[in-house]
Amino acid sequence: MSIDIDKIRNDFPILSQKVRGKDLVYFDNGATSQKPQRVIDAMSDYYQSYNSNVHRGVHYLSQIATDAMETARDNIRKFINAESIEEIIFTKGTTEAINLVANSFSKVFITEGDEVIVSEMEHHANIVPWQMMCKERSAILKVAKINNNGSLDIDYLKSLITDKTKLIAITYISNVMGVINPVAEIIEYAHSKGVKVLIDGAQAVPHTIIDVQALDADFFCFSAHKMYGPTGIGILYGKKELLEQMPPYQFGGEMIDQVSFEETTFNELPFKFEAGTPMIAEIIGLSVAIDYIQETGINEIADYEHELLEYANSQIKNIKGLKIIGTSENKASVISFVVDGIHHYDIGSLLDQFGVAVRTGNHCAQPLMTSMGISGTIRASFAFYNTKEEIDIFVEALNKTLNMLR
Ligand code: C6P
Repeated sequence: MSIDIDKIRNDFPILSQKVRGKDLVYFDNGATSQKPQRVIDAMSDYYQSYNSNVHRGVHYLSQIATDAMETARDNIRKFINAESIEEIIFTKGTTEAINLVANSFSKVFITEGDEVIVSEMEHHANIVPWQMMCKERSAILKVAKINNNGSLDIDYLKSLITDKTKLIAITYISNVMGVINPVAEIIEYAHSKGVKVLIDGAQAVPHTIIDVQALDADFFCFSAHKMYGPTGIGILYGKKELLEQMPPYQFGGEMIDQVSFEETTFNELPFKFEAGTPMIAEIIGLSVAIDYIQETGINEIADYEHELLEYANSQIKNIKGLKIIGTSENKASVISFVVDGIHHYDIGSLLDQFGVAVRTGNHCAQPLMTSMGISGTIRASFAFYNTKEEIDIFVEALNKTLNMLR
């Protein structure tokens, strides 16, 4: 099976529009991906045909909505090969999933003097919740370094582990550089030392097969909107034995069992962590996005995106003064770069005039920028609906942009 690019582009109506009078070239997929018509239709079908609250009503529509949501939960479980639906918790996104673990896991497992390890390449969402938690519990936040080519210094990471280390929280794929971390090796080593591991999978799910059981991840977090699904919905996967020991994070709604003014008891997993009315349309949309990815084939997607990455690399690497940030071998389809003497924002703004959407700035990874000695980058992140022709348009626009700014 290979990618049928014409069919795929037809499935994403937004891609055929003009922006500033030019054909849109959307290379900001790391920030959020576009949605196939099928996902949009599934969400409007919910609102048009069976909008109702879930787990609450005895009535017909409520039962259909509940069935659709719980069927989606099982589809998500299968997608990441979790053992049971009790391990699939709906959150707003990766950020909320990490905050949930930082808040709840720490109440049971972290005491004064304990250590949590993150890496220099983390998104703020996988730094700040741990930093706040460590301050609150007088625990210590340790930072694993990266090598000059952006890869993780794995020996250094291992050397940070002591008998006080309780958790490593690490990204699978860097949102800035596309660098892929050897998470299976990290998890295996951490477990041999009795340390739990949380994987920030936000950038990994659109590009890689995820098997949480094969990885043996303790926690795995991701967002639907980066994998062709809607915004406002993400998943926390957690091993049942850990989630069972962790207290609820927020209170009210379906997470409740019994309430009196003296005492409250809580519902079972996964509902224990799902306070309030869930994002029903978004959950249904995520499930359809998963079907779409699986029908296209995640290996086919990864191979095609790799071709795009190699092609883009070959086209931009000789541009005068341009430096790619993150040059390690093992990379997803993301290119970040800086250009001598020209601010990233100016380049991004001019590219936009050519209809090319890239992201500029620190990409919510300020500590990584500090360690690289830069203030920001221009980032082009490719999806399987992008083409080599679009890369040509981007490179031509980039050359014109640089000529204007020099
Ligand atoms: N990165 C980017 O342009 P949310 O916002 O909760 O869906 O995802 C947060 C997040 C966490 N970890 C990683 C590795 C991420 O890349 C992101 C989101 C976007 O790079 C927006 S800042």
